[in-house]
Order: sequence, then C-alpha cells, then structure tokens
Amino acid sequence: MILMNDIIREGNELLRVKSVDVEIPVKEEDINLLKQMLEYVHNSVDEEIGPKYNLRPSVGLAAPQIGINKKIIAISAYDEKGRLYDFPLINPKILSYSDELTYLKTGEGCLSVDRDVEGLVHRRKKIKFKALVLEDNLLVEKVITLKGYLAVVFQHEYDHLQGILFPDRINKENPFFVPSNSTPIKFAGEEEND
Ligand code: K2U
Ligand code: NI
Repeated sequence: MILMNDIIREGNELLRVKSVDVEIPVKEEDINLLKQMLEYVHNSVDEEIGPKYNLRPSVGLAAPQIGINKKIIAISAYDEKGRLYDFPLINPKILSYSDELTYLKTGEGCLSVDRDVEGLVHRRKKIKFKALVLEDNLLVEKVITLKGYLAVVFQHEYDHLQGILFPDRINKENPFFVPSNSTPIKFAGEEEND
C-alpha cells in the first residue's frame, strides 16, 4: 500500500517534470499502480486505516507525487451536493473549459507541499476532458464534464501531470485577489454570506 513516505515533497525535481502518456495497450503494472493510488485516497479518509498508517487525508493523488511521471490520476471526492465520485484516470486530456473561474475560499493544500500556503487558487469553473477510466477492471475511454468542486480537484491533479503545484497559481502581489469572473465554491449548508 502507498504510504506518506512514498509521496515526494516540494523541492524534489520529479514534481516538476512533465508526465508522459501511458503506453497503449495499458500494461497490468500501470493498472495496478492506478488501483494502488485510488486505494491510497480511500485509505486516507478511512477512520481506522488513515490514523493507523498516519495518512494525510486526500481527495486525489497524481502519479508524479509518487515519483512516476506518467499521466495517471486517482480522485475520490464528494461534490457540493454530498455525492461521492471516484475517478481512476489514465491519460486525461482537457478538451474545453469555461471562461468563468471558481475557487475554494479556504485556499488549497497538497500532499506534496508540507507547508500552509495562504492565498486563492482560481481554476476553471467547468471543464471537459477525455480519459481512460477504470471501471470494473476495464479501461473505458470517456468524455467527462466536471464543474465546481470536482472540477477544482481534477485541475489540481491535472496540474501535477504538467509539473505545476498550487502555490504556482497564487497571485504573488495579492494572494487574495479575486478576478471579476471568479466565484467561490459553495458547499451544501453554507450560508450565503459566510
Ligand atoms: O494532489 C494532492 O496533493 C491531493 C490534494 C488535492 C486537492 C487539494 C486542494 C484542492 C483540491 C484538491 C489533497 O487532497 S489536499 C487535502 C484535502 C483533503 C480533503 C479535501 C481537500 C483537500
Ligand atoms: Ni497536490
């Protein structure tokens, strides 16, 4: 199983290397890697396994974070309505995105960044991508459109494949600057004027 020791941290140049496409047909070893990455994300939020192995909770993991520069991403996250989505992805490619932006009012964190970095990360509010998706042990090519929080999670992981870390995207002059076309993510139960 993947542990925190396997996750490489900011400063390691492997986090800055552009990832390459996974060869097609996809080898068993790459499918197993994807399964292990998804298992990490599930384990990290499991009330027993997480603390037992001192795993930092996460909603996603990209292969470069374990030093493998291949286009492999595992996401398991709840959307704003509280629905859980798993996205085990190989060779994701963004097809289109909205002009509107969105952001998390709390800013972002990263398993590979062992420091609190203040500031807002403005990302596309809606994004359409294609990828090979692992479903019932089969890889299915799909076109997926995400918006809001799931779009933010996907873009955070997709950035890892380009060697980009979230602090890179924070406005250096004014970290809390909000562009006119960016609106905050609203989770279920949040007050309007929170
Ligand atoms: O890539 C990673 O390091 C995993 C990040 C993904 C992420 C961070 C911020 C915003 C969207 C995605 C970790 O999940 S950071 C920890 C975390 C845990 C639960 C909810 C949000 C962030
Ligand atoms: Ni990250």
